[in-house]
Amino acid sequence: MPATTSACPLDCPDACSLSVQVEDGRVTALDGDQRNPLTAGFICGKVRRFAEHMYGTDRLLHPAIRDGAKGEGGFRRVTWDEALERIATELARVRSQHGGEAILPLGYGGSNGVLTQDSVDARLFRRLGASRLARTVCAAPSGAAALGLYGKMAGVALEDYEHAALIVCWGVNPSASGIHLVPPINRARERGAKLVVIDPLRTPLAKQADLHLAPRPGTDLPIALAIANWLAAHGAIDHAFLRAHTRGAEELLARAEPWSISRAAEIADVPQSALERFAELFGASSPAVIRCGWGGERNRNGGSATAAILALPALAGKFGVRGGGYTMSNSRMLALEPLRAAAEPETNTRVVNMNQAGRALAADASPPVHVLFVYNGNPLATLPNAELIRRGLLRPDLFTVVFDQVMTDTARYADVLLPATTFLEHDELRTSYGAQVIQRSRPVVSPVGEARSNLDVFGALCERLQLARPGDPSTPDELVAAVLAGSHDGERLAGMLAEGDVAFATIERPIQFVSEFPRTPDRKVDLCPAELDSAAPGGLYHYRELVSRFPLSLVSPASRKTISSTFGQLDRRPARLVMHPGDAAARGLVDGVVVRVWNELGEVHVSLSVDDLVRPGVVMLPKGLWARATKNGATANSLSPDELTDFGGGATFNDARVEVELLG
Ligand SMILES: Nc1nc2c(c(=O)[nH]1)N[C@H]1C(S)=C(S)[C@@H](COP(=O)(O)OP(=O)(O)OC[C@H]3O[C@@H](n4cnc5c(=O)[nH]c(N)nc54)[C@H](O)[C@@H]3O)O[C@H]1N2
Ligand SMILES: Nc1nc2c(c(=O)[nH]1)N[C@H]1C(S)=C(S)[C@@H](COP(=O)(O)OP(=O)(O)OC[C@H]3O[C@@H](n4cnc5c(=O)[nH]c(N)nc54)[C@H](O)[C@@H]3O)O[C@H]1N2
Ligand code: SF4
Ligand SMILES: [Mo]
Repeated sequence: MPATTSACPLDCPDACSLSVQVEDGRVTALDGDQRNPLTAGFICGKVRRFAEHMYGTDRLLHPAIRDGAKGEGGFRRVTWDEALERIATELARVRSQHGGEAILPLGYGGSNGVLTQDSVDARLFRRLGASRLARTVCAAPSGAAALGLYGKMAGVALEDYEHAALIVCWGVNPSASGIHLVPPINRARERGAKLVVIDPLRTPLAKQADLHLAPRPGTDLPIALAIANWLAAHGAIDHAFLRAHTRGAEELLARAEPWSISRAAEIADVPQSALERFAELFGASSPAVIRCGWGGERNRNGGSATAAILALPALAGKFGVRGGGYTMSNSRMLALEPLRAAAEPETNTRVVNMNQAGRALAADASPPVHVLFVYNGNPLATLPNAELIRRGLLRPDLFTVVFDQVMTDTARYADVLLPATTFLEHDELRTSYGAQVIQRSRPVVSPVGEARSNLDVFGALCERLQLARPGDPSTPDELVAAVLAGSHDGERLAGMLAEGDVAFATIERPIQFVSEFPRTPDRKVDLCPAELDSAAPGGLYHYRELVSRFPLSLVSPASRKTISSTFGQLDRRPARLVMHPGDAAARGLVDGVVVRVWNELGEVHVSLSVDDLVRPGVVMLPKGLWARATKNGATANSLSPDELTDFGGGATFNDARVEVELLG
């Protein structure tokens, strides 16, 4: 059987191009191909197993209506007609009795494609006058920082890391979260490049690094400011670059001034000599590149921390050479305008920050939510303060729709369940926040069971609610055309996509400050943007210490087994909380015992793994666990605060503070 081509649309920077084996109308195997050069013929283990996700026992095959108590997962099969009629009736009733804002769409990346999000779904919810969702669970503070300082200019291409003499992996774990960066890093190291990793965990790259700084979570801001201060004190500032290309450097350096290496080392709890060594290496190396990840943004200082990290290559003049500069998110590289496909302007209805979804779902919220429409997301498994969300989902007067591919933990609380297609069963257009590629894929097999695409379902609901209008783009090709027509360089991309199913970015492996400049209004770096300064409590670059009566920091990073919570159903092994031997000994705990991890928000019962993979004072449970992975069905998200980052309204997962004891 010939292989068919597709593109992985999952929430991963690598955006792999795929070859798919199909036999008798079923997908039998997936692998990487060469069309996206970054993929280089290999993919991660998760997506190689995608057929198990498609055909596994957790796959939703037909619409269903709740039959039993919320959360218990009892459902009765119904026809699409009955399910859609029930939903349309409820949407219409709630809108007329309580107003559109009583309807809340909830989800995040889903499979991260352009057609399955912000297209027909946005049309429906805008025309209903529903509450708007601030999609802030990820990249909100780092995105605001990158936008404020650099207008989100394109970053160093991941392939170009092989040209660097110094690579800094700062709050990022590519061995799990973007595996195609690892080979370029290894190639650079074979040529003598130095590697620095800044992470409270001894990640696979940290084990090989020339220098591993393992700070307390949430202390990157003092570290970055101390480096800035050190550069100033040691004549390592590139004043010519600052004059030509930046604004606000004096203000930034003034705010960094109180941060000596020793003070930052003390707050971050890293050796002063190690911090000095990092400053020396960074000052002296070229090309030097910082891969800034998302681990450092998920705490109360996350916005300022990311801004301070991204300021360093400007201060030290690291741009202008291939392999020098920084990479954050490349999401604006192609400047696609997905919402053009909605064909409906944005409303001015109330905005709900998804990181506080639990608060919005409370019975006494104002105005209360009466219809919750979950799609492209698994909020119980991925949002902060999950136990508050659970209480909302249990409200008898809340009507919940869950539209997903599999029976997620959230789906068990649905009143109506709708089965969704996967990217191998529907059309998609995907860009990437890492690789420089845009890809158009078409279905390679028919939908499994009665699954339908987001386009079909939201289109059908528009029709039933008489919200469809003549001329609305609705077929995949019409939607792609609408997106490209509204996008910078869309005509050229449309031409490329007409020829094949992959188009590459307009910017081929940019060199920052040679072929790519800040996309700020004056093309300069703004090192102290007024907007961020007024948004951050205490001002931009102001460090806030977290005071808690719970002594341990719980971090919950990406794991190799899932993409957020996607594929969590395929992992049947129980999860384990990782704790440093010193912390375990202090509590009389040994490897393998069952512990209670708790704070004021909830508790998790789980087995213990004693390992110095984590630094003292830090415990780790992976992100994206399903209820079945722990003994009481709670996860790290049951313990994550729903406070927000300093700016951008981001999630503060790694501000979770907990205590651990033997489960008696
Ligand atoms: N396999 C896999 N790949 C993924 C994902 C996945 O779930 N699984 N998720 C995708 C998504 S949605 C995203 S956003 C990216 C995220 O990818 P990454 O940027 O790698 O983000 P995280 O895994 O959240 O955290 C990265 C590292 O930051 C560390 N960290 C935690 N707190 C701090 C801190 O305060 N300071 C510092 N310096 N480090 C800290 C963690 O220990 C972790 O090793 O990955 C994407 N790729
Ligand atoms: N504790 C902790 N929690 C975290 C994080 C953390 O660091 N720590 N990181 C956060 C991050 S970085 C992110 S990005 C969020 C992600 O949060 P979510 O987006 O909620 O995460 P996913 O688990 O990817 O959920 C996507 C769901 O959409 C479904 N889906 C996929 N494609 C389609 C489609 O075409 N149609 C429909 N209807 N459904 C579809 C999938 O089956 C899956 O159940 O999680 C966050 N959660
Ligand atoms: S999840 Fe990432 S590494 Fe895996 S196939 Fe998709 S794009 Fe590639
Ligand atoms: Mo994310």
